[in-house]
Amino acid sequence: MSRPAHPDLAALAGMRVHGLDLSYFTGKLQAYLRYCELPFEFVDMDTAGMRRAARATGMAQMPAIELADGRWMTDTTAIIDWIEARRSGPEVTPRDPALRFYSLLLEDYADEWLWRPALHYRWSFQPDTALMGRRIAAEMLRDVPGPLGLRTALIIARQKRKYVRGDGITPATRGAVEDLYRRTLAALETTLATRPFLLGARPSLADYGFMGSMFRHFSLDPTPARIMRDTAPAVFEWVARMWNARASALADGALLDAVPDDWSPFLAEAATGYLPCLAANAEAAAAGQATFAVTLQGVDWRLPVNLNRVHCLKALQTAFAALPADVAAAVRARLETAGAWAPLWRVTAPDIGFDPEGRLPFLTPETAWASAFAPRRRRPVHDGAAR
Ligand SMILES: N[C@@H](CCC(=O)N[C@@H](CS)C(=O)NCC(=O)O)C(=O)O
Repeated sequence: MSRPAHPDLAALAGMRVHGLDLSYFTGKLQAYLRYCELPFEFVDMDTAGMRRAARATGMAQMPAIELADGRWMTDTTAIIDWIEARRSGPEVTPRDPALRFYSLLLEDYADEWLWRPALHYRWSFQPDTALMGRRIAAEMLRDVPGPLGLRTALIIARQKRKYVRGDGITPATRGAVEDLYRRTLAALETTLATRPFLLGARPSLADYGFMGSMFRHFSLDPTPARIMRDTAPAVFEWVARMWNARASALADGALLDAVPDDWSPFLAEAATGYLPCLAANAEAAAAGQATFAVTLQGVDWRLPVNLNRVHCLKALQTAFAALPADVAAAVRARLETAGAWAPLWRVTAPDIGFDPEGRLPFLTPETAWASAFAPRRRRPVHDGAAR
């Protein structure tokens, strides 16, 4: 039985979603809102739109939701969490506390850890770079003066600098980035051979985590899309199924009642890649470093410190700490078996002063960062254009 929707949800009537039709996190949010059958007006961001959203939320990132009452929402994980706590079923966030924790872990893992391969395929391969550079120049940079060719060249240079070279991708590491994409496709293909969505007969949080990279990047950018069509047709089909999923049509679709064995490859990737990276990133952030060195799965990386990912580690640690004792013991045992327990707790996430009052998703420039923190930390977590 689903509970009645919460009156707070009325604030979403007439909402405007600011983003781009090619953006990773915008696609994730659009798919979720479509599933919930919550109507919205889509507004294509230009650079002025990005500045406006940043002035409203304190975060220069997309998507951002503008409400009719003047408030803004930011961060897809926090937005989904807020809506899930208030809408009536069929819920995306599992009610079972252990499954909820694993779903948050998978959402966060997929959001963050597939980001590098998604950006690599878009900005390292000539056909993808030419196509998407031209699109961003014509769409997001439409309010920037100057010839389209120049805007295209500028955005391509910026994205390569920031998301290829600046995110540790070198001739020595690119093989690992591409292998991660292929392994992820293979693991998803296995899961989707037995059920339509990752946790059963309707979408759950983990599906939305994977939707960011799989939809707007991997299934649509020429180079990864070809790999997906050739090696993982069930994933290609799942992307469209996710886009077409509607809660009202899937009300009888059950979720599994335990973490399926076929999630083990994702837990293993988190154990050996994502979580050790979060720990090293948190340690470097606490030390005030701009970059850090880390060896993951036998590959040496030099990566930029990412404050958003300190918040990700904190959110995972907080979610685990909130589990009832018996559930926590069982979750811990499974994480230990997967090798994910030690890296999850190797470093206690340091306080970086982000969202000190716990206001997400309703951040403002005044509330996004604690005033006591150094000015260098009071900048937005992200600082630029579309991905
Ligand atoms: N955790 C945020 C991440 C949002 C994000 O990183 N969005 C990208 C676009 S997909 C962005 O705005 N990047 C800014 C840049 O490239 O500088 C969320 O879930 O909304």
